[in-house]
Amino acid sequence: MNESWDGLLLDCRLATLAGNGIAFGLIDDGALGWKDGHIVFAAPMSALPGRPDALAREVHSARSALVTPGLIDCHTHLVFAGDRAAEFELRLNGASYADIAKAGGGIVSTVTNTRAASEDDLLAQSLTRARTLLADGVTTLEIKSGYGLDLENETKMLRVARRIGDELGIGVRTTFLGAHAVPPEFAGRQSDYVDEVCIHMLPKIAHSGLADAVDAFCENIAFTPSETRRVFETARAHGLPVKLHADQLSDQGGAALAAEFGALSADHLEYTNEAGIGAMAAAGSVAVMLPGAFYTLRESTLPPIETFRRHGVALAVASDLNPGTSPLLSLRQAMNMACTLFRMTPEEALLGTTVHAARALGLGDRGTLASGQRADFVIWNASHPAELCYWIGGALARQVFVGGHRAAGAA
Ligand code: DI6
Ligand code: FE
Repeated sequence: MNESWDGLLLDCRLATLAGNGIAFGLIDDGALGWKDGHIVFAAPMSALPGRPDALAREVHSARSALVTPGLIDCHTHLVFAGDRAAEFELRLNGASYADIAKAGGGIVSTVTNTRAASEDDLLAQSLTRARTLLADGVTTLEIKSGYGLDLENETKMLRVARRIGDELGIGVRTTFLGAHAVPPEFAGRQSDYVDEVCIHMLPKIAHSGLADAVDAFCENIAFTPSETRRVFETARAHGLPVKLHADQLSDQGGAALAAEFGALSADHLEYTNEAGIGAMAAAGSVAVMLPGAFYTLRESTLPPIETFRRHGVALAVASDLNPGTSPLLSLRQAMNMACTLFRMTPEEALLGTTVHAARALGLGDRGTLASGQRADFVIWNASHPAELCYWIGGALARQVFVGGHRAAGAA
């Protein structure tokens, strides 16, 4: 009995994404077995090494449903307090994102709300959003700080992010984004704030173990390339990998800067030039597409998808869930937008929320359905993987499994 698998799912259409040369790594009439939280079998039913009930303690039929790896949202700002619906209205009346930021609104208004919230209140507000993502198939989530902008509140955000992982039993990777905006108490003293981030905040956060990576917002309305470089040098000195909000609103050479530091990813990239893309390819950095922000800001410059393809840069897709530029509570919707707005293929979009998203987080143990990978998977009310990108809205996930267990917080 000790040898037996914990679970076996029969009669599924497996989108393994395991790179076997077949689109989506599709296996029809497939079976998926798992034990101790890891996949032990992902292959055609005909290859099962014995009778199902002799192989596993629990056997279920997926009744021909599509099964994919759990989705991975590799770029979110999910922990925050309040909302910015009023700013949405201002933008509809003609104000730009940059106008609002310059007038002291934007990110800074979320900072005020996030600082005022207690840790438990922040957790409660953020958990609602995390449950929504989980219910539609997200089993691993990256969460950035960046609305605290002082040691106490950045730490509070990162603790809340970790508590979300504990509470829902899902994978959470945390990213320190102290260089997101200049807080009001440093208004007009941006370089002093960069000192604060590099000399005081980042070392303490690195020491606390609360951050898995470091990010910065490199933009003409945020931090300059040389300030970003200081943050990255500090991250490197503390052994933390970096990511970058790069070239979202203008070409800052952000992609090349990220690549120089061997970044896990550079994200947004609407204005990235070809030299930056070549540097990312050489560094193996993932390009994270964030169509929710593109859509919300009514951006018209498309990210150079074809150039990324030509250079063989891996493309990921994420929600960028945040209260300002991407109040997007669905990773599947981001996949839909990546196809419709950016002309990515459904297979690229699904690779972008599984295999490539895992890579953007430095995780090698998830993102495909293959022996040895974590048993994070989703049974969908769908029969073909393209449907995950095709349907707009709705809730398609039938059952979500994390580490071989039915996710408690999911619908
Ligand atoms: N780029 C973005 O799109 C978000 N942060 C960033 O650096 C926006 C965050 C916000 O507006 O609250
Ligand atoms: Fe972002």
